[in-house]
Amino acid sequence: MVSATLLFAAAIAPLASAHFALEYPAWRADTLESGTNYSQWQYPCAGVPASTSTSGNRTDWPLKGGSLKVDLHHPWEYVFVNLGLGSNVTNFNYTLTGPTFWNVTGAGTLCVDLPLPEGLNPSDGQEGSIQVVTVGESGSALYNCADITFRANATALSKDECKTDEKVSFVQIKEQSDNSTDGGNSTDGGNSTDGGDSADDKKSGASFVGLNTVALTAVVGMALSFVTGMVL
Ligand SMILES: [Cu+2]
Repeated sequence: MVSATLLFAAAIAPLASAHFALEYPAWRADTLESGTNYSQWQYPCAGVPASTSTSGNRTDWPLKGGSLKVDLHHPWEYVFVNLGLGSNVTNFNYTLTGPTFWNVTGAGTLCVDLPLPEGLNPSDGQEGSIQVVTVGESGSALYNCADITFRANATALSKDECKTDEKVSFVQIKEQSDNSTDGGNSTDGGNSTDGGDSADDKKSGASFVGLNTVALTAVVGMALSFVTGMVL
């Protein structure tokens, strides 16, 4: 079947290298590889089906949350990381960049340990999927997903394995509480229990809180990955 989707995918294939890679947990499939029908433009998981017991990748992830490592190819983007529970997730209804999302600057590797939202306590062996969404200057979104199994004996990546390039940084866009008077250096780091879905929260808008910059040692050769012109 030669569908419009397929033709569209072929048409954008040359631009695929400008998107992003999900390095950990292992993505469902390499959606940057040419010659596939995958497209990172496609909601919710770039057209890649969930892993099964006989096919695909499924990574053991700690019960309280684990590491996320992405390789970003654009000068900046907004990043959302969502989680859904189950073996074939259709509803990514937990946010791990909560309560909102990140504004990321710089191309390169971003590696962060993500705690689960308060109150979410998956059991040993519970399956789920992580969805990473990036939104760029055109306003359209790119998607990649990774399938995980929550395991009591799983660990986060080591500091050596989980390094953010020094030219990559992000700020969390945080909903402002109505009675907040300080300038954005509050210490309730995104694990507040107000779900952000009240009308009051909505009208108060978003603000920048805290600059998260991760300093690094060796960044040898990273300039090579900072490819100009890859802005789609
Ligand atoms: Cu791109």
